[in-house]
Amino acid sequence: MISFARTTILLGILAALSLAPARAEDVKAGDLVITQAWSRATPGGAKIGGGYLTIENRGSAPDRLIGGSADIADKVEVHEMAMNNGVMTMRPLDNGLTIEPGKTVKLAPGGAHLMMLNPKSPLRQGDKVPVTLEFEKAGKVKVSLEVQGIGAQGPPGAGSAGGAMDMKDMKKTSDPSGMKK
Ligand SMILES: [Cu+2]
Repeated sequence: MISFARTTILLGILAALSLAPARAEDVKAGDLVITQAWSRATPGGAKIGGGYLTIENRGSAPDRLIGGSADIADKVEVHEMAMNNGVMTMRPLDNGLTIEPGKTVKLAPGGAHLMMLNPKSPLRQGDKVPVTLEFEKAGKVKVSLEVQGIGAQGPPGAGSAGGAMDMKDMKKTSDPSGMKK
């Protein structure tokens, strides 16, 4: 006969399992859910390394990604890409990156990204790089960037519709192979 206590423990374990995030790398911080944190391998001597991730705001108020830090780099900034006299350049987002309530913001190659300045050693494929993100409301949030190959366009397991086509997909929302996966 199964005791009441044992049944309760069993139910507790089942509940805990069902509440576990779908992927190990999902990070919850307050109303924010951060998934698919990744980076790209860098050639030796590289002065910068990118960081990419997806931030979902499940709350009812906006939050802002204002910066970050990492042991591996002197500094972590939030950047965006912008056209400047016909040339694609990047610049720091001085006021941070706003994540509106109910929205999901994707940092990806060709768009907003984390910029790790002066990496102390090259990022190698397979590495997991700990980075602390800083949000205006959610505070400091630790994530781990999974380093992909040097030319990777998306996070691990993202499939063909991963980060590669971000810029184009934004305008072609009718494309069935686009944003939804
Ligand atoms: Cu940058």
